[in-house]
Amino acid sequence: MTVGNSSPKIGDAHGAPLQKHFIMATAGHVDHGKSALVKVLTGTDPDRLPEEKARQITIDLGFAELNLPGGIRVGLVDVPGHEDFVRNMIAGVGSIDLALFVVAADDGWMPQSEEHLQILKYLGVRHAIIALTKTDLAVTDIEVIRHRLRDTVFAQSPIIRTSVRTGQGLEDLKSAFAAEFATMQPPRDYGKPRLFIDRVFTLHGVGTVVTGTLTGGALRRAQKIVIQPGNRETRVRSIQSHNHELESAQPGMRTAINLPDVDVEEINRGNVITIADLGQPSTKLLAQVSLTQSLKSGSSVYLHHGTSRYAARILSLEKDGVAHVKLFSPLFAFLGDRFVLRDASERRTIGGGIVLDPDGDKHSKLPAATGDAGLCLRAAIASRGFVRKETLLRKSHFSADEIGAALLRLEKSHQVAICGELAADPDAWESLRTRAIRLIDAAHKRNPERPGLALNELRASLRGLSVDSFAALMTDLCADGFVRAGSAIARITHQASLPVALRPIEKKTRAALSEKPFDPTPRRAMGEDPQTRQVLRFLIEKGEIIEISEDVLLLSEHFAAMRATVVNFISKNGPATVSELRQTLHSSRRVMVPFLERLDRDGITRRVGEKRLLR
Ligand SMILES: Nc1nc2c(ncn2[C@@H]2O[C@H](COP(=O)(O)OP(=O)(O)OP(=O)(O)O)[C@@H](O)[C@H]2O)c(=O)[nH]1
Ligand SMILES: [Mg+2]
Repeated sequence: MTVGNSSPKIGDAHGAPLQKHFIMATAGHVDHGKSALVKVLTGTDPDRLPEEKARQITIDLGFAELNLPGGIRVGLVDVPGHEDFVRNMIAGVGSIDLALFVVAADDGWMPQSEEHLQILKYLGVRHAIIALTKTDLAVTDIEVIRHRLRDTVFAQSPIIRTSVRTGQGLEDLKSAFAAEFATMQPPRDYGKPRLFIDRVFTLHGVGTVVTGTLTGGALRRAQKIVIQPGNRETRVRSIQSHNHELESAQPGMRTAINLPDVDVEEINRGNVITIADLGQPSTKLLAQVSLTQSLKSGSSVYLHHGTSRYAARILSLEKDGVAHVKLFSPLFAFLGDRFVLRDASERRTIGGGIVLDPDGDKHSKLPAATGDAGLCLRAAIASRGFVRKETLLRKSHFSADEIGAALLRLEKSHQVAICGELAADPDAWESLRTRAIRLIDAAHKRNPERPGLALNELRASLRGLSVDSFAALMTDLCADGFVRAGSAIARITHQASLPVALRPIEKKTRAALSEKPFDPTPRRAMGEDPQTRQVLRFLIEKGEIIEISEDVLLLSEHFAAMRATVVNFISKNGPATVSELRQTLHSSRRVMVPFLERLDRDGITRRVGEKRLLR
């Protein structure tokens, strides 16, 4: 297996030396000498396809390795310059640290010089070395190129004259790379690995291999991974970088992973290898976009992210560049990720942007500065009101520690309320609490005979509240003045009592049940009117009436007396039939059968054949 261009093979096990790893990609107009430079610098011809050889043009990405002094290991990605293959070019420069930007001296600045420059800008590439190639063919004033780079982050980048024919500038180029990388931090490891796949192939006897540039975190041999989108779980069998077998790969490494359990048909360029607990892909995002041409809300575009391209629609675009984007297939993006926008006919690059909220929908309001964990947290919480702590900024470039520390700071300064597993916007939380308390108080007033407000009623009234948020609200209320009463919630001070108007009905009910205490009036004979039902429910909830079956109600003192009689009878006379116990109690089968079943359930008696024994 290989990430370079030599014939695929599994190399011998080599220990990976501790090195600084970076990724560099070429950029620039077609035929300007990008691949020729890669070949002369690394000894690897990046054009690996027969069609590329035949047409003498790069069509797809090529890969090579460049080792520089100071332990700097560079994975080199060679991109096509032809306008038909801009899609492949963008896939090649999605996770790079440095661009080798090529302009041919004989041809000068050309359309894809400009377009590639724009793409690098939109993807947030901050470092470049410019090679003015083919200097054996023509002389071009460096200032002409410098002028083109003014007002870009590459305005001060070194411009080096090169020729692969005469060898001019090649050593200078390497020195410039080394000098540039020496000033740079290696790609960050924030514990969230993503490998944007750029190649998929099978090796005989090895199975499926994918390659890509690893970002965000390490991946190790035997690790459980997930392929997104699609949540396909599998395990890494082996890892290589530039033909060296590794225990683990670090961010900034060209990485080849053997996934023997996955069929090549199941996986494509553009898929992402990641880990399970980093959340789900989404089809909507909120982004800060900048554009080189005007774009209306509702426009169809292509959004290029990682090594993939997505058909998308701009749902809305504010004056400040905040856009809601709908994707026609799920995208696994992080807050802070960059992307490129191209027009629907794929002829022009029209802009690019940065993801503010990878699950953004219409309700997101507050765009965040994407570099500050505290601001991002506040934005995420403000836009949703309540968020499970563990999901906060999960899809972002912040590590779990950075998020935890920022959350703690916000909690201490009362900018975020922590309620159990939830982080909440303090104002949103307070207003939710207030609404809930009002509803509970109104219920106490409306139905003083009830133990409180039924939880399902409360939840329905607080429309749209998640299970987590509701649970956190209950915990919060019960810590401060409220209490759970069965499936209801009440003020601690609430004492269920019948309204005065219902007292006569209560009296009538008690009388009806006392007339023949062990064979009382059936429930349906006591009236079906709402007041009677209200009274019965109150007495049942208070425990003053025992509901033996749907139709048999006993006053609690009668229930206790019957139970004592049954226990007494059986202890004296041994196991007894329903009929014997019925006669003793002057009751009826209608009452005795469910009554004894209730004693069985309560663990007082046990039925054996036709008789009841004590337990
Ligand atoms: N004379 C001269 N020819 C060069 C030089 N560098 C490249 N070439 C030639 O220019 C042609 C294009 O070079 P490539 O390296 O394929 O150009 P490219 O930028 O990779 O082209 P695409 O990948 O298709 O965009 C080839 O015929 C090279 O031999 C140079 O320094 N001097
Ligand atoms: Mg090429």
